[in-house]
Amino acid sequence: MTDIKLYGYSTSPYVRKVACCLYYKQLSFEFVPVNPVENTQIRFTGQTQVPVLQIGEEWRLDSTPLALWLDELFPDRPLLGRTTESRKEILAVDKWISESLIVSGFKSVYEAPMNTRLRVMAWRLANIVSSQTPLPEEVRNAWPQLLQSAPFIKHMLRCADTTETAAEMRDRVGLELIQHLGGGPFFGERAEPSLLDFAIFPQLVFAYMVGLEDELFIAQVPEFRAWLERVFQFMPNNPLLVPDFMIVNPLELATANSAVA
Ligand SMILES: N[C@@H](CCC(=O)N[C@@H](CS)C(=O)NCC(=O)O)C(=O)O
Repeated sequence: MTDIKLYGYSTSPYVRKVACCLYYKQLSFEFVPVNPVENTQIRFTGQTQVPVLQIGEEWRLDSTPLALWLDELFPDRPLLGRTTESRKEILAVDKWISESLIVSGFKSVYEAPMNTRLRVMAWRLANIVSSQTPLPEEVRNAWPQLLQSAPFIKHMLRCADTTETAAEMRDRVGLELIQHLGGGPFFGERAEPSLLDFAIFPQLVFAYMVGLEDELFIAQVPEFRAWLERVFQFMPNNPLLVPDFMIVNPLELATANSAVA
């Protein structure tokens, strides 16, 4: 068995994406929570970005290249499809996920007024991080401000369309999400699961599962509910890397876990 370690924080969408790829491939791995302030656990990499994936003696960065690396080393259950054409198509939609779907979440937080809603959300996220790598109280208290001033988020948003508000971006991304699912059964209208499903799934269920939202609204749309059930078959009950006690709303979908070894 190769020794696989995933370094990161469970509040990072890119880290959750890589975890779901590992679950799909049925590769056991150790999740090493990283303290986002001190980054002690990834000091050996000489940089601060997560996810970091270590396989045996080698480590690499960046969620999409990590998925390509996983396919290279463990070709069963491919994440990038089975042909050059499908790989190209998957990478194009994956770029949309990274640059629009995920960025839209960061933009909503970045542009939000510093009100109760934002603070409650940010403190909950700080608690989740702190449950895995304890943070000093002052740091947890400052999480709402820290989220709005994190340099990597500012950098990410500089690359996004600045003429669009966060609300406009959310609406656009919602419509594009529906288009990318198309007729299914998996994202990009693919017959088999791919990187796309594992990049999207943990982001759509995160807020609900950790109790930031009371309803999983997306599951009210029959096509999305069916897709969630299809993808959940390949996931453990808690695919989010957060400790089980932080799960407020377990997913109640028909086929949980049935395909997990
Ligand atoms: N393109 C990268 C983006 C990763 C990324 O933005 N990670 C954030 C957490 S969500 C991070 O590590 N930020 C801290 C830093 O870059 O120093 C990927 O797909 O993995």
